[in-house]
Amino acid sequence: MSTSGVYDISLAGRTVKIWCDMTSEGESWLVFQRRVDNTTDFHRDWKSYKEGFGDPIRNFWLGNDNLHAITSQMTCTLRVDLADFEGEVRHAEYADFAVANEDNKYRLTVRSYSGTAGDCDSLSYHDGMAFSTRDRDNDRASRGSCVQWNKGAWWYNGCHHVNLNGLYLGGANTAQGAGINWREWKFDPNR
Ligand SMILES: [Ca+2]
Repeated sequence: MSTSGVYDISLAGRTVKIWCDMTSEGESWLVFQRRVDNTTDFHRDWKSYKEGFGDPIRNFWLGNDNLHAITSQMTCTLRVDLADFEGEVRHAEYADFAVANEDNKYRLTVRSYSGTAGDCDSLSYHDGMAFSTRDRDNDRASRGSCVQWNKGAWWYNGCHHVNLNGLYLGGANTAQGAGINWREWKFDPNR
């Protein structure tokens, strides 16, 4: 692989299509999530997130089984590229990234932050959390469901500092955490 594009990759005996980003420094990034507009519903069930959905060049989730297969085979760095509707961009990297298997509820490991997405990282609040979907509440909010409040599917704690599978709302809003959030960069002061 030398140029960026959609590649067929074999994972756990199945072929999946995935966008691979090749940098000028010779790094390759597999893009497992992407949001470009509001035409794809991300408030989905366990099976949908397990298997993945969408189009690798549009709105996309690779699938939690695939994420586990990749991150259990090699040491992976997570990179998050964020953009707002005023043309500002930020990024965050986590040098230590892994997703557990389904028996372990796809538990997340994210450690060793660097980047420009705020003075502090936001995702480490989700380190060690299990994945929750609209039909599986694995969060740490004992009195309710983070998924129901925040309209996504994520490694919710009690509930979130990051909600990248939340509603695609198109900019400033009053959705109270149900949108695509990154707390240390974009935070609703009314919350
Ligand atoms: Ca709960």
